[in-house]
Amino acid sequence: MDTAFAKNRYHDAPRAADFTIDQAWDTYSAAEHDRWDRLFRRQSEITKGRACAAALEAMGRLELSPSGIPHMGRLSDRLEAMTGWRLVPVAELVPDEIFFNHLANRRFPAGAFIRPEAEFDYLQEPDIFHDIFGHVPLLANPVFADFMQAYGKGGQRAMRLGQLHNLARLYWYTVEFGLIQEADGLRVYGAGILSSPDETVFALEDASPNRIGFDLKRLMRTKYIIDDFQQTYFVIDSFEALLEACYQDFGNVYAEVKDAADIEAQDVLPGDRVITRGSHAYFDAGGRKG
Ligand code: HBI
Ligand code: FE
Repeated sequence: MDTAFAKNRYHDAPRAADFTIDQAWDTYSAAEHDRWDRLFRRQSEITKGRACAAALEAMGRLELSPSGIPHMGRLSDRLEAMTGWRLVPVAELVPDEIFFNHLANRRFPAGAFIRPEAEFDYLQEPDIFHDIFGHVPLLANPVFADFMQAYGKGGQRAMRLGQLHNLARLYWYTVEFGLIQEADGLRVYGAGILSSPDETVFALEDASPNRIGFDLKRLMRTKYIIDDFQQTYFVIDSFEALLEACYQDFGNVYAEVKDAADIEAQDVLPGDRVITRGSHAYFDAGGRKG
């Protein structure tokens, strides 16, 4: 798979047929461990009262902490005892079919590299901080853990059916950028938000984006942008409700969305359950480039 990403230090590491590599934990430098600690402390502060209860609660159980880059094998032993999931180290984005095969077998491919200092605040590719701080806490939740495995199995099928673009939107707007309605208010569960200080605040508190109730077919028609904050966040009521909505034959869902027009990322439609209608001020001002 061709990516425009910079080469990281695992680029030439020998990889297995399933694209896994040796994390080579001993080879992280003191500066890299320190970078993890600083990222971790900052993000722990910002996600207080903003991350969903399941994520906050799992952090402690998983013993995630600002004491150096985690050893994936040892972290996996703790995670596996909770939900049967393990992390496997990879060098970069792996091809879709490899990615889905791992998920379908309760293995989460986690980037072994940590972002360079120059990209401390933002990078597009998934590094170890995004993959562990963002994804692992939710994988410790039994319902979400089942959802992720189902996604992996669904991905394999979507590829055969030529509907991967629709399914990838589901992953994007839930696993990466999902919000959840909790008793005390909206909270974050998407890993792309949880691992980003600016987007954690933006997604919950900014007037710019739309926040719309989760609707599977509507979401599968919605385009997204990968290099800036989202223009629309979809809100689930619970992980049970998310899993429930996805326990159906996606063949039928694809048949329905196949001929329907794509929806622009910023659009609000008449049938939407609107929680916040966005002002779009951030995007009108040019977004990240503005
Ligand atoms: N590989 N390592 C890694 N991490 C991802 O999140 C990832 C991937 N390969 C493909 C992929 N994600 C997505 O394109 C699929 O969800 C569609
Ligand atoms: Fe991710």
